[in-house]
Amino acid sequence: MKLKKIGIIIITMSILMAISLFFGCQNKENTQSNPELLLGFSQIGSESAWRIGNTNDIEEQAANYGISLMFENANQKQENQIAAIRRFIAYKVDVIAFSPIVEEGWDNVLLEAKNAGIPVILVDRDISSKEEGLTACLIGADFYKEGVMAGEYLIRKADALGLDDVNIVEITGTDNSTPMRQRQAGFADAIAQDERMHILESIDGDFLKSRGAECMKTLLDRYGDKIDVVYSHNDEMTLGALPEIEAAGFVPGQDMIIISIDGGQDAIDVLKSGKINCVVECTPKLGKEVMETAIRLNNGEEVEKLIHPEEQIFSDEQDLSNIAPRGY
Ligand code: GZL
Repeated sequence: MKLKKIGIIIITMSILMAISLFFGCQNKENTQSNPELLLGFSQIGSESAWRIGNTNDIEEQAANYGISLMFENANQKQENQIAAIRRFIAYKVDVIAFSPIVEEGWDNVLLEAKNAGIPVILVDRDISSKEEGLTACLIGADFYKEGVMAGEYLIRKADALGLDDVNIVEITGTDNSTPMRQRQAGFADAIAQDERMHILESIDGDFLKSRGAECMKTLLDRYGDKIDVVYSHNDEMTLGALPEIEAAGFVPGQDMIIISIDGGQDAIDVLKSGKINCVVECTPKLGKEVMETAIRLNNGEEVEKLIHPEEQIFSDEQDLSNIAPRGY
């Protein structure tokens, strides 16, 4: 009898050990450790909820993948990004990643990184250069498609309201940045064939809430009740513009169609209140792809040249009650 009991205990212990080993291996895949990989990351700044969400995700994913992160915030200045990249090169990091605040002006510092044998990942935004091979890949949204989605929404909205003349003002993001150039081009191309659509003016709001308010006040002073639509390149500028619209005696979302991009929690809450009509998503959660790509590059593997995340549109055409918390 005693031997039988001991036998049952041994079998039970073996089964429990096998289970814990299996799940232990499972978890290992999700928290792989790469302490020997040093990643230098230059971030544009902290200009918006989107940017802060992007920074948080980069830091969380670096920790999740066990990657050592040298993180520098450039406070909206290209010269600070260039200086940070030079520090990463001097420090001999394994991989450099950065979100270029504007598209031009990177050739010299990226040639230095190339000559130092350090691969560079573009995150979120792109560069414009005649030089080949300065960067390994771009991980970021399809901004042109975001602009098209915004324009196609406006056409549907104009049809639904039976509008036959649509005057639009545009508050753009940082001049010469990839999202500004492509969101403007995508939107313009989407409405180009629709003769009802007229863009009255585009003003650079630099993706900032304060500038969004200033731009909206200027546009209201110039065009007043002629404005039918405000197309804003990010939520921050939209949230800055709304109080100016109300102060001028108009009801945003009703007297004026409000279209925004990013999809942060604050804008989604205002969308649900009816003061914004459409928010095109631009996810800041790029960290997982950045870390996996950095590991591949560090291992000398080929990587995809362009990685676009899946993105959606939120608008007053939908049931907005079940939008999950946005996390930024
Ligand atoms: C878009 C990103 C933009 C956001 C803004 O990917 O570059 O920069 O739309 C942020 O909120 O400032």
